[in-house]
Amino acid sequence: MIEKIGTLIQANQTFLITTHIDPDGDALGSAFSLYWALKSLGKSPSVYLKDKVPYRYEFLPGPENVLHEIPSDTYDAIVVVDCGSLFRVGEGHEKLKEKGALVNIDHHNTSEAFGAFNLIEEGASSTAEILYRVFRSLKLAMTPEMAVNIYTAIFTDTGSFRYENTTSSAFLICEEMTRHGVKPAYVSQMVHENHPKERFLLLGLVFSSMETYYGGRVAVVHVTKEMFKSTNTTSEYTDGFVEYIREIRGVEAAVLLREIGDCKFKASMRSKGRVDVAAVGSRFGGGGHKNAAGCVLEGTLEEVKNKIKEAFYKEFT
Ligand SMILES: [Mn+2]
Repeated sequence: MIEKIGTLIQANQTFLITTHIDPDGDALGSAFSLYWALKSLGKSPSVYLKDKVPYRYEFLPGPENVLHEIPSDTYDAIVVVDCGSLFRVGEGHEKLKEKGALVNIDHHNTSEAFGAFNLIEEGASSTAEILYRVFRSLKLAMTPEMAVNIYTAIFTDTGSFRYENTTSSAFLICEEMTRHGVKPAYVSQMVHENHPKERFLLLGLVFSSMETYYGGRVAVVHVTKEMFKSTNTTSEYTDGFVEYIREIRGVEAAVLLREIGDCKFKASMRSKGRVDVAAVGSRFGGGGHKNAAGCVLEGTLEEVKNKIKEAFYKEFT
């Protein structure tokens, strides 16, 4: 399939690249590295993102104008990266199907083959790792712009080389990227040490909401609209919170519930080791990876917490 995608890239001229809402480092690094790769081939790529680029990823080199409205034009190909389901592109995603041949490049184990072409590698550390192999098959010269996007995508999707997807090939690619100008300390500072102080005011409130179940093996925190308002923050400030919760000794599953509407919560889940949060997420129509998944739950905060608690019953008894 890698060769097929390579051929498709060579044979076409106009591309619209997109990824999931609430974009993370892999989503953006993948989209932007593909943008630069296509540019270097003399193609005409555009990037569409439903949401704005979160502050911690503003340092990533991308197109001068990222589109935030689905353009009216049609394209030779629509490339969706790091997106397990097409709906995760956000509102209006149905329109994309009519705009060009849909190409899906992804590594989620719950990935749906929604494209006309599907390059899905569940074993890949990140979508950027798959793209790196596409670029290799095209014999592309690695530019500094491509390198920093690929490095950051792998760095963030492996939780700074801490998670189980931290494979030897993840390291090998990142090592190669340092030889193309990437400074690991700089990327780490941009991603981890560049937060507005409001984030920590919010973090205090969120941590104070912690409840644990099953003898401390599941920890749940929540963030409400009121908390965002009182600290003058938005959902992008919660990026990484759920990972902190997993750092607690004995915690095997960490859950962050974010109020997204009336009696509606987005659950972000992380686990250590054998606990499969993608299985829990898929019970509620969500998905992801074994150790990182999400879903949307309806009900009051108490009802949603009970649903989560029950959903983990099988994992902890
Ligand atoms: Mn990813």
